[in-house]
Amino acid sequence: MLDRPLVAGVVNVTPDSFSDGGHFLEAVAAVDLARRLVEEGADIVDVGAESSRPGADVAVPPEEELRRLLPVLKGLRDLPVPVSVDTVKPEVMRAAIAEGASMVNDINALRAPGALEAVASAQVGVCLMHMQGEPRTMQVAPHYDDVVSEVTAFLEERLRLAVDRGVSEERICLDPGIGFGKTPDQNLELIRRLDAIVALGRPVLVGLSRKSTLGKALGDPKARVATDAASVGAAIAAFDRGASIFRAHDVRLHVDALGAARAVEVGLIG
Ligand code: HH2
Repeated sequence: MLDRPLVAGVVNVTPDSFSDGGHFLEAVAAVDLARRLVEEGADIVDVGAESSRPGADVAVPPEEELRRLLPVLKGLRDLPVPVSVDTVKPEVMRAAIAEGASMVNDINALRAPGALEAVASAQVGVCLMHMQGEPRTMQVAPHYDDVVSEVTAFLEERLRLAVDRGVSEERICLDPGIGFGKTPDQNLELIRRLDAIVALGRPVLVGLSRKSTLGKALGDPKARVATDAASVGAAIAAFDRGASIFRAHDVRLHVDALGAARAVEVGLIG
């Protein structure tokens, strides 16, 4: 297992309405942000070009996703930390890996045809995340009899299948998929009972940063995102329950908070 908590800094490559067809500024902004996150202590940079927010229409064609991603990956070739690509599409995975990405972060847990093969043939790291439904409709009526056992069973099945298909087990991490087809209470229960997923024996990644569940947990039913303080509080709660990789927007806050939490656990020289 990992000997210290890792922070994966979020870099979204969004279409830039100000650039006039060259799409140059959006790539420059994303590369600058990635470098700043590394200076702030990010251990991984997670680059994505397709929104998966609830209600988002995940219909960015692969050519468009690559048009946004590839210049950024090219600009990050010399980054001193691994670059992860947040995508569900095998063709995007392959091209991103060829351009230097060393990890695939798949909110769909490699369920698209060809995705398992894309990762297995390249021997890169992978994050397998649980999602019920798909982003456009997943928050309409999430339903589970027992959210923890169902998410755990899904991740175990995807882990076994990935290993069977040739992905090396030590390159796989697992993610309960906070906010992906779950009510706020189901999200909180997944963190509270995270030990079930930790028991599968792989590092657990959590994406709690700025998730709307945390805004709701603070008593604001209309909150669409949470404050960074709330994000860090939830990350520490997940750390206490065994999470080891934290997908975060405010990297410095997470690095400091997790560093302090770890020092409490192991002492200064641990
Ligand atoms: N959450 C988002 C995107 N990718 N990947 C993993 N493994 N776990 C997550 O919880 C996760 C993820 C949410 O993405 P989006 O809604 O596009 O917003 P942002 O990327 O700014 O967090």
